Amino acid sequence: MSDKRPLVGIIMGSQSDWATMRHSKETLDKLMITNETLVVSAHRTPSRLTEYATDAKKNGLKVIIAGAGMAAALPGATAAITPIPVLGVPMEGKVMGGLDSILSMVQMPAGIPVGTLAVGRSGAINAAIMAASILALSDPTISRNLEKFRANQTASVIETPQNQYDDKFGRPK
Ligand code: RP5
Repeated sequence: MSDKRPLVGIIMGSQSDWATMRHSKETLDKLMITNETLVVSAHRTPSRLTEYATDAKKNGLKVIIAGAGMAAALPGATAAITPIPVLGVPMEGKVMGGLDSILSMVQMPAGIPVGTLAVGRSGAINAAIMAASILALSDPTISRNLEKFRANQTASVIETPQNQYDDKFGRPK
């Protein structure tokens, strides 16, 4: 890790968001970017959110990734308090497949931006990569790690499609 203090805060509105938001953490870990995780809800724990967002800059955070579903207010409410960049990840909800969350999250009023990513796992991974891109502007180690990560990703894309098998018995998916 390039620094001991967390550079990225990964917050989510509920424990139920962790199955998606763990992809942000796993991606940041691969990029060797220090991070911390917290369940904090704009609606259920507003005081926890106020404290976290108020202290975020002072605590050394450079980017916050906020995952939320349904009304999905967490990224916007966080961005309303802190000046550091907030990246929003809409959850794939049970009711509208995440359409509700992404529309709510993306529709920020002028003056309080949230960088909203794709719904679900892709958004969680891309939020981490985008956080890395932001940090890479001023951190040569992260810049090198990010370049390596992207080169490895490119190299891992095969040209000829292969059959995918579920298990050791070769049963197809
Ligand atoms: C949002 O409500 C959370 O971000 C979560 O995606 C959604 C549902 O929360 P739970 O009822 O599963 O705790 O605030």
